[in-house]
Amino acid sequence: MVWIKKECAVLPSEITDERVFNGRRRFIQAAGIISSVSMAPQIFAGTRDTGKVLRYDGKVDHSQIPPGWLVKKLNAAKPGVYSTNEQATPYEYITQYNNFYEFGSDKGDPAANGKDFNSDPWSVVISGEAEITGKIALEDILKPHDLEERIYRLRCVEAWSMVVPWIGFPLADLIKRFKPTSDAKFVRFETLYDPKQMPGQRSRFTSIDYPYVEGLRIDEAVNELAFIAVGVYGNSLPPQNGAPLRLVIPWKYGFKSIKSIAKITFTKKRPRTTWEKAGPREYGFYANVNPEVDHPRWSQATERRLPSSLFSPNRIETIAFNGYGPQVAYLYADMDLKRYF
Ligand SMILES: Nc1nc2c(c(=O)[nH]1)N[C@H]1C(S)=C(S)[C@@H](COP(=O)(O)O)O[C@H]1N2
Ligand SMILES: [Mo]
Repeated sequence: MVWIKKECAVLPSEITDERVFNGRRRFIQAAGIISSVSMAPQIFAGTRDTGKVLRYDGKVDHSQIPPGWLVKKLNAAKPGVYSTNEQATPYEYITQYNNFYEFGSDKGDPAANGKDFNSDPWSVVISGEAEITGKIALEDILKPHDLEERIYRLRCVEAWSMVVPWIGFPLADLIKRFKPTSDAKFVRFETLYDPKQMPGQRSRFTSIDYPYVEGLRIDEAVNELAFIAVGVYGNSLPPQNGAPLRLVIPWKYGFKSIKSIAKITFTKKRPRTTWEKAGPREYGFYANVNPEVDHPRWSQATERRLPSSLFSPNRIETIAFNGYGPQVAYLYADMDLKRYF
């Protein structure tokens, strides 16, 4: 059993973790040997993950100050019922080793190029097959929701993983407010499109289409584990982690957990998602973590749990549904998961 339900008085992330404070050295070591695999479709393989030493400015804090109302909400966050008995990954790794192609495709790019990203004011457009639609300010999106901390494992399709203490609230609670109709079979999510702020969206060499699009079947979206995060390690989300709000779908590969959401649409048809379009043989719509279905270019049987380095690779076995089978396997009971990868 890799997940546990628990109730406790202090946020689990507040329990001092030495690795949070001295992870930097190991982080830099690890950065030098960064992975040999990357998500970019085959033809771009040579341009990704160049193994450069990642930027690290010595600061744990990010430059952005969240609006006062959000600080209040974050301070009131309670420990959630979902946690894990595994060690949380140090803050440095969570905030300096990122995939956020809008800010560049090297792992250090999102932290460096997202530094001045302005996510305040922010609004989310709700559209499609629902009774309540329209453009809603972030504060109104978050207002009715109490925040909780959930420590989830995050398994990237590139075969590395982390353990992240998110702060947020269940996606199901957000979805219910808009009263989706019986025609709403899927939920489509879109990241902000703002080439002025997001250099990756201006690049002529990009391998993916913008805005970034992700999607879930509606029953997946209202599963109790599907989560909207607005914070990490007790703070608001830094830009590189998807400020001001992002999805966290812990049983699926990381690319489903779309960042900086600007639009949510309820649809009849299955949305076409960004990575599916970029590499249909490599990235499927479902993208459930599955050690038995390899990526065409690498095995998915194991993963590098960060911090990881050449001399202590920290390679562990990958678990079906990233270990969340007890909560989610029923969603796929009569599906061939080799076909619907
Ligand atoms: N908009 C957007 N969302 C995104 C991505 C991206 O490139 N653009 N990368 C995805 C991938 S591949 C992963 S593994 C996770 C990484 O989240 P993290 O940087 O917070 O760990 O974000 C996902 N969400
Ligand atoms: Mo990923």
